[in-house]
Amino acid sequence: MMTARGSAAPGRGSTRDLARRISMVENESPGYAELLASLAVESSVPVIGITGPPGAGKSTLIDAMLSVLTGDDSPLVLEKGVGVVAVDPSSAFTSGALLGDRLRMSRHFRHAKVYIRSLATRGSLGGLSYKTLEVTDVMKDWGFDLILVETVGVGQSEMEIAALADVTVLVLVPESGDDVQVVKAGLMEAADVIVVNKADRPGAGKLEAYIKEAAGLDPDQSFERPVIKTEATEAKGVGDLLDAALKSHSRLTGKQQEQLLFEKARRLVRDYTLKGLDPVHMKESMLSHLRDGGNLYTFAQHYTDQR
Ligand SMILES: Nc1nc2c(ncn2[C@@H]2O[C@H](COP(=O)(O)OP(=O)(O)O)[C@@H](O)[C@H]2O)c(=O)[nH]1
Ligand SMILES: [Mg+2]
Repeated sequence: MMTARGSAAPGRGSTRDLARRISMVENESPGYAELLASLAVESSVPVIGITGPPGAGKSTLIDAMLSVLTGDDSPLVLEKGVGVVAVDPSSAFTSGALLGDRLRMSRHFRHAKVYIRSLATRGSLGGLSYKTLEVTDVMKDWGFDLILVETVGVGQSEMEIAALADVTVLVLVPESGDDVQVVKAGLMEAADVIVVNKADRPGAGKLEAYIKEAAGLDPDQSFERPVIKTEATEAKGVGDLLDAALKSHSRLTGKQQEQLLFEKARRLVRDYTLKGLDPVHMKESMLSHLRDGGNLYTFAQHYTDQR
């Protein structure tokens, strides 16, 4: 088979072809189901999810990671390139934020081995776009050496990115006073690598110490969930972050990979099930079921059985 490989085409096919495939999936335009059905079951392309609150420096970190990855001391030999999926919640309202993310990564936007794609969240509750999983899989199938996915963490979405990415990097920053609030229960478990960014700010050391304690890390376990201090604007600590993330990926066991696949399957089944729901019909059914003396639980059971 011939592979069309232009000068600015890191994977198989041109980046224009990739962009077309992604748009097709994003818009569910004709042929998208066939395209999804044709994707390779699993590839070895590492997907690193970067999550954390707005303003934590995720985009800046990715920009710095791209500098390291495309530089002379890159921990990866880039044959096919690096793909970036940036999910920006505010771009649902205005394309300004979307453009902002691109601008922040503009140094690499035209690099032959870097492909950046922004996705709108389309009002979904978390920070994760409905199509992030599909788009990431289209990119994996197309062929990259590494894929980075940026999502804004707002509670539930850290968990969602953890299910989507092979390795989840949680980015936190020292903020005045509320370090402790930021580190909610359950959040640590969702992360494979924890970053304390804006290490130039006062309180970074304190936050680092707090996280290590909260994560229950002792010196013997610290390799399990590394805590890394970075200063994204100066690209400080970014090489360490990449090393930690890649190491975390290389340590994934077959069982863990199976679990990741299962999390994705569960997500897709949930999405597909909800997709077929006609809210008007469902509401009518519910009201009539309640009138007939049922409650919400018998309704839910009945409605699910019916479908
Ligand atoms: N002082 C300081 N500012 C940073 C650092 N990293 C990012 N920033 C700034 O924090 C702001 C938000 O960064 P951005 O990457 O857009 O955050 P995101 O919303 O998490 O993607 C920008 O003004 C960055 O320049 C850092 O290490 N130190
Ligand atoms: Mg950002």
